[in-house]
Amino acid sequence: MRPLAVALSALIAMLGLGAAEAGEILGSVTLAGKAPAAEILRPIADHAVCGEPRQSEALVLSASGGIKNAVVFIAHERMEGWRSPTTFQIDQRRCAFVPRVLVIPPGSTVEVLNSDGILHNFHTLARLNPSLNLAQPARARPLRVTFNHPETVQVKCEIHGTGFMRAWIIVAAHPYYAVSDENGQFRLPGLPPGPHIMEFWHELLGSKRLPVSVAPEGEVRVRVEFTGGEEK
Ligand SMILES: [Cu+2]
Repeated sequence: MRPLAVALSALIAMLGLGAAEAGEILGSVTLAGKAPAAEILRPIADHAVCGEPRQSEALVLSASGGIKNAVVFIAHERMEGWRSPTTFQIDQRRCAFVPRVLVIPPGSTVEVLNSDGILHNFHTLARLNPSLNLAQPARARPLRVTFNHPETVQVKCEIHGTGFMRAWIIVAAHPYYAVSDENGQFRLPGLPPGPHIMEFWHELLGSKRLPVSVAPEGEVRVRVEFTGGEEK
């Protein structure tokens, strides 16, 4: 999230929003109750590299129920023309995309690496950005894909099974985005004071919204709970 934080401070400077006025929302995203049983995924090729069947990493929880990889952002905001081209990387490692969830500003380029030394394909399911299906043979150069339009793009490699390798690239509509860490914690700094609708999105659990009011220099702590497998 560092490049996004850098883009955010540049934007704050541009808008003349004094850092002293900016507020912050921080907190955690957790799962209440029983977690849905994790799907067991089987690689359909390259078992020596991809390993044995493994649990889906769609929902990764900490011991206390913190949800990793939830995307936290301010809903309904769109900054027309906002771009902050930055280069990010997604690696393919033991037949998994790393990171699984990546937030990027519009105009950014994702370099797709292949640490595995086997053929993968990088298939983007996009509506506003190009839908691509690019083969990446062993020892090929990194692919470079640029995303110009805000949307959520699913990424797959079908060579190893439709659900086996999956990632999400979220092209942000504005700078106020964060991804929860392995403890389900997130931090959204540099927010303009005022009322906001926060949105929490998780690939398996769906979305939740929460109104939050941020005072000048205010710090608001929130704790959002999803219920296992209830929403899609
Ligand atoms: Cu693959």
